[in-house]
Amino acid sequence: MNTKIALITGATAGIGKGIAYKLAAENYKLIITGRRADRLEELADSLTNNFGIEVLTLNFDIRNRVETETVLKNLPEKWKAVEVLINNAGLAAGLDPVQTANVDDWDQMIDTNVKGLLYASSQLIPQMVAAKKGHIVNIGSIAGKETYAKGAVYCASKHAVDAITKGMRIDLLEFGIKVTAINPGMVETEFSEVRFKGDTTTAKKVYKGFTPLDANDIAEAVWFVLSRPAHVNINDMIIMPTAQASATNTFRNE
Ligand code: NDP
Ligand code: 8X3
Repeated sequence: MNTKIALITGATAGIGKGIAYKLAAENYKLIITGRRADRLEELADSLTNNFGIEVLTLNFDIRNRVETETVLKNLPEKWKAVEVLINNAGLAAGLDPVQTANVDDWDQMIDTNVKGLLYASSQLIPQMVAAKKGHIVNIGSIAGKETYAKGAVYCASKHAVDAITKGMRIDLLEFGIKVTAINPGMVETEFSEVRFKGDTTTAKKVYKGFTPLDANDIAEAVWFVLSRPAHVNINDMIIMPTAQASATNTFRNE
């Protein structure tokens, strides 16, 4: 029976929530995080009721360094031995050319996708190093492999995730810690609603005329990488909808 502890950042929606359900089904003990406390509690209840697993909810804004460090430094004793860290919390804010983009959007993306990922990792890696085991899965993006118009800073933040993943893998090599990046193309979640700041009409158009990925497709991939034998690490995975060939080439029936 699996009794590993996994911590998933950004589990209140979309991909993180999908991963929580998949890992609960595989009997992990889960630490789930996010800013929306009500959603965390709802998810914890559902995971406990449906899978009988133990769940710890941690409600914090990953952009806030002090808050993130304090919460993760003070994990209850029985939750300290986190073996799997899923760095998933992230977002795109806006889709604008650099000449007119909102600098607050840039801050939000860099503070969440890059600095937040680092703040959480910095608290959880030392105990993995001491235990000489662990697996870090960073949710990157096709935007970390390509750069598209009006997405300079989101793409930069995901290119940073790509570089951080490679750097972590090198630094943690001698401790036997696995590091994987999962890089999805378009996944229908709350991502576009967030990017377009609640404009659901524009958000829906992103996924019109083709079948996008869903959160469970990514959760299945996460489970695949986690369930490889001890001597196998999946470094990097790019997962696209069949109808999407690159960040900007999507075949739509409309
Ligand atoms: P959602 O908007 O559905 O979920 C995003 C999650 O991140 C939420 O749980 C949200 O929680 C959390 N989050 C955002 N900002 C913060 C913050 N400041 N502090 C703590 N948690 C935060 O989007 P997705 O599920 O699609 O996105 C998950 C990851 O996948 C992101 O890193 C995204 O860049 C990446 N990705 C998404 C793709 C897509 O097409 N959807 C494709 C490729 C990568 P809360 O708001 O409660 O804090
Ligand atoms: C999210 C997918 O194509 O909007 O990372 O960059 S995309």
